Amino acid sequence: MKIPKSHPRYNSLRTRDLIVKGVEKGITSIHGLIAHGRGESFDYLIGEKTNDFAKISIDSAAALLLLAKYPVISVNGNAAALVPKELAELSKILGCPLEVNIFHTSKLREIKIKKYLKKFGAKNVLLPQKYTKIKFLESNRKYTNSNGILKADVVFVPLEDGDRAEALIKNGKKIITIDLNPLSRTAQMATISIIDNITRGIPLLIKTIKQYRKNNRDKLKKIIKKYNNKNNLKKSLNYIFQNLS
Ligand code: PTJ
Repeated sequence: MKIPKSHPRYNSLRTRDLIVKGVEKGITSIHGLIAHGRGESFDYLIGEKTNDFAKISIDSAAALLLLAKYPVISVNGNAAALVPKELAELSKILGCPLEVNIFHTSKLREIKIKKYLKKFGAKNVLLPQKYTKIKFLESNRKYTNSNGILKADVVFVPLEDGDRAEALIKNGKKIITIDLNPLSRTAQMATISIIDNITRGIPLLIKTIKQYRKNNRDKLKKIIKKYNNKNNLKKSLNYIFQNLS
């Protein structure tokens, strides 16, 4: 669909179209349409912009990713459709792998996501291995790559489906997520929850990492020490309540 740039809801319609095209290309699950609609409703509630509570989380996420010994970026069908170029760039500037990790099992879709990310410049894209599993998880997402999530100390899991964040934490990993819903299990469980749209959050995260690369480790540690995820989630909920009243 050709969307005129003058349309008042251009960004929203363009993003929706990316998800529909993702389904047509076989990279996004059909369930991804529902997940996207859920995200859109929360985006309305936060004013469809990157708020201060998201900026604070992005600062901490940038610091944690720069301090990590072995960060890994997990990619599902929605993230691949919405921000393939940005995921490739994030992987490049952090020098870390992207790992395709999907909830709705499909070997074919995993391969298609990998090819799609490579088309956008990604160099290091891992797929889950059959015999490599993380503990405390039953779904398809338990399968990981021994050079990826299994080995990671910090895992970035944008737009996640819930129980995996908890399992990854039980496996001793620090978790960063981007989720528009501050009440989601992932947002509640994660070490750092960025309450924002992935389409706005990842470009700002890339920009922040580029700025913070010049900081020494002590300065980065201070940024993380000051951060409190529960307080920040409360700020996002208060903002939504205020918007509603
Ligand atoms: O590709 P697969 O098989 O791994 O499936 C991916 C989806 C996203 C379909 C799967 O993980 C799923 O069902 O997720 P949920 O449980 O619907 O959760 C998705 C979360 O992402 C919800 O809390 C949404 O509010 C949020 N969300 C949706 N779109 C966006 C978003 N958060 C940030 N940016 C978005 N654009």
